Amino acid sequence: MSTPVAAVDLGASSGRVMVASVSPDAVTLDEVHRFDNGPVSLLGRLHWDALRLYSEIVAGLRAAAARRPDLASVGIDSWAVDYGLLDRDGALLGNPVHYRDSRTDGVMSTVVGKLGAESLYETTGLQLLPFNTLFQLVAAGSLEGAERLLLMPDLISYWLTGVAGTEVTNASTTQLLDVRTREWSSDLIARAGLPARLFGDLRRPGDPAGTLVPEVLDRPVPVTAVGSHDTASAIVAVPADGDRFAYISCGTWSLVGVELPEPVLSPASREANFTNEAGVDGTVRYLRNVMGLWPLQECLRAWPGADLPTLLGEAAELPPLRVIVDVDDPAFLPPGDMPARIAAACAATGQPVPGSPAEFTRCILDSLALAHRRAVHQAQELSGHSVDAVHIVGGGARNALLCQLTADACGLPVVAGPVEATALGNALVQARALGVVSGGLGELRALLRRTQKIDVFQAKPGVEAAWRAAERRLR
Ligand code: ADP
Ligand code: LRH
Repeated sequence: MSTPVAAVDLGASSGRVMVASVSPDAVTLDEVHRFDNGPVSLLGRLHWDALRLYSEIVAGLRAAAARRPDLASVGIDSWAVDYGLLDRDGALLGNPVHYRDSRTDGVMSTVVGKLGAESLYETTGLQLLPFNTLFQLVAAGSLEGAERLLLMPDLISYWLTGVAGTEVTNASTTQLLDVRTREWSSDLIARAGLPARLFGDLRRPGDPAGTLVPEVLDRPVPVTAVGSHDTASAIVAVPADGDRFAYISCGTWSLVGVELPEPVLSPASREANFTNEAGVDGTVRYLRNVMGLWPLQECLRAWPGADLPTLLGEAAELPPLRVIVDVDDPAFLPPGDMPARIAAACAATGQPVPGSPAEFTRCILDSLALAHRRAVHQAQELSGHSVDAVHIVGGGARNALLCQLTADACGLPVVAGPVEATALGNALVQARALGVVSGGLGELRALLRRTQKIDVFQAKPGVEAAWRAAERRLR
C-alpha cells in the first residue's frame, strides 16, 4: 500500500504539481501538471505572475486529487528570497517583484556599509547576493501598511489554506535569520530599520500548515510544511551513501556545496562568499550560488526555433575549453540579450567570439563546469569536509555533456539524478510527517538510491591539467 502526497514545486523556469506515491520500499512520481514560469516586465519592473502561478497550482491540485482521491497531504516549495507583503486584512500589497529586477542595484553595498560585512556574516552566515530579502526590503522603500511578509511558498500556502506561516529553511535566505538559533534576528531587523511585525512565527519542515480551503478542493486535504526552499528539498533527495559527497542542485542556478552539521563562519568563508543555509533536520547547506543554466536558458530565448537536445549534441562534438567566460559575472544576472553579453565577455578577454548557437552552448557549459570545479574545491577547503563524488540533481542532470564536463573538471565521479529531486525531497518530508516512512536523511536517501534512475559519469583520465590551466586562464 502506498500513500499519495502532492508536491508543488515552483522553479524559476517552470512549476509543477507532482503526485508521489510513497511506501517504505517504493517511491514513484507522476507529473500531473507543469507550467512555464519567468519574469514579467511591467513598465520596466520585473515581477512574478503570482496569481497565474496560484491558478496553475490549484488546477494541478485538482488534477492530483482526481487521480488519487486518497491524496493525504500537500507540500509547497519554490525559489528563495522573494516575497509578498500582506496588509492587516491579509490582502496582498502589490505583485511580488522578481529577484532579477534592477531595484536592488547598488543597495547591497550601502546596507553592508551600514551594518558591516563581518557582523552580517557572523549573525546570518549568508553569502552576499544583491537580491537577498534584506536588500530587497530596503530597496522597496516604504513598508507602510504592510503587516506580514510571506516568502513565495508561504504566500501560496496561505492562499490555499487561509493560514499564514513562515517556514524556516526559506526564511534562512532572507539574511535576517540567526544562523545559530534559527530564529529571526531581532537585533539585525532593528539595525536594518525594518519593522519586526513583518516577521512571523516560524514553522519547521514536517509541521502541519493548515488544510486546503473548500474553494480549492472539496476535500480538506492537509498541507504539510516541507523544506519550502527548493534547494532544501532538493538536497534531501540527493541519493548519497554517507556524507562524503558534494552536490550541485542544477537548474536555473547551480547550488554547489556540501552538507554540514554546523555552519562555517570563518573570515575565509565570508571572503569566498560561501553561504550557510538552513537545511532539513537541522543540517547546514554550505554552498555558493553559481550562475547555473540561466545563461543557456536566456540564449535559447534569443534563438527562436533552437532545440536544446540538438544543440547539446552539436556542442559535444566541439573541442573543449576553447572559449571560457566567468559565468558568475554579475553582468549575466539580468534577463536580456545573453548571446551579446557572452560575445562581449569573450571579446573583452581577447578570445574568439562564438560563431554559432552550438559554439555559444559549448562556451557556456565549459565555463559552468569550470565554475562547478572551483566551488567544489573551495567548499572542501573552507569546510575541511572532503568528498569522493559529486551529485548532480535537478534539470541539469539531464544534460549528459554538462555532467561529463563537471566530472572531468572536478576529477571526481558525477552521480546524476534524480531530475525531480526537489519534488521528491518535498514528498518524502511529507511522507515522514505522515508516518509512512521513518528515519533521518540517510534512510530517505537510501530509499531513493533503491528506487530512482541514477547515472554515473567517471572523470576522464589525463584531462585534469587542462581544467587547471583553464582555471588559471580565467583568473
Ligand atoms: P528550475 O527548477 O530552476 O526551473 P530545473 O531543475 O527544472 O530548473 O532545470 C531546468 C533546466 O533543465 C533547463 O534550464 C535546461 O537547461 C535543463 N533541461 C531541461 N530539459 C532538458 C533536456 N531534455 N536535456 C538537457 N537539459 C535539459
Ligand atoms: C534556486 C534558488 C536558489 C536561490 C535562488 C534565488 O531555485 O532557490 O537556492 O539562491 O533560487
